[in-house]
Amino acid sequence: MAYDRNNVFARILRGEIPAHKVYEDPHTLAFMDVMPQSPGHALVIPRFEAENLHELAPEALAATILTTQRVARAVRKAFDPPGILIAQLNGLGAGQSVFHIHFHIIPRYEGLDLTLHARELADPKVLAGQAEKIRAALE
Ligand code: DGP
Repeated sequence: MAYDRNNVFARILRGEIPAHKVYEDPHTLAFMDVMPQSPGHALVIPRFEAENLHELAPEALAATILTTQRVARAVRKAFDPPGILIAQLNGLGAGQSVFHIHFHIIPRYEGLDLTLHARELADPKVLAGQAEKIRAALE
């Protein structure tokens, strides 16, 4: 499948739709997932047109995973979860729903099951507050 330049993450990269951004640099962008599976769920994407892992250039992958580590550390500092799940889905068969490669940073909390994947929109005010906490925790 050819890369669709109108997927939502491409549009966020072009500034056509808003996002609760937590971090950005010349190669990557991190922002809150609007349908979080747990409080603090963030996403990291490269500024590179690639649908999935198979299509991502090694340098872009390196930058993306480094940003994932950086933001995951900030999420850990901000929310102090006992664990953090990093997920990356490739293809419809894996449940991928946005076809611009991304890494999920999903805090896991004691006694709190994950909500269903990409189902329910969170309150934008709550997401804004969480993004603020993550930005403040970035080193
Ligand atoms: P995946 O299924 O792995 O492709 O995950 C896509 C995620 O993107 C899913 O958790 C929901 C989230 N998402 C979908 N649309 C938007 C959007 O417009 N903005 C943001 N911030 N997240 C979105």
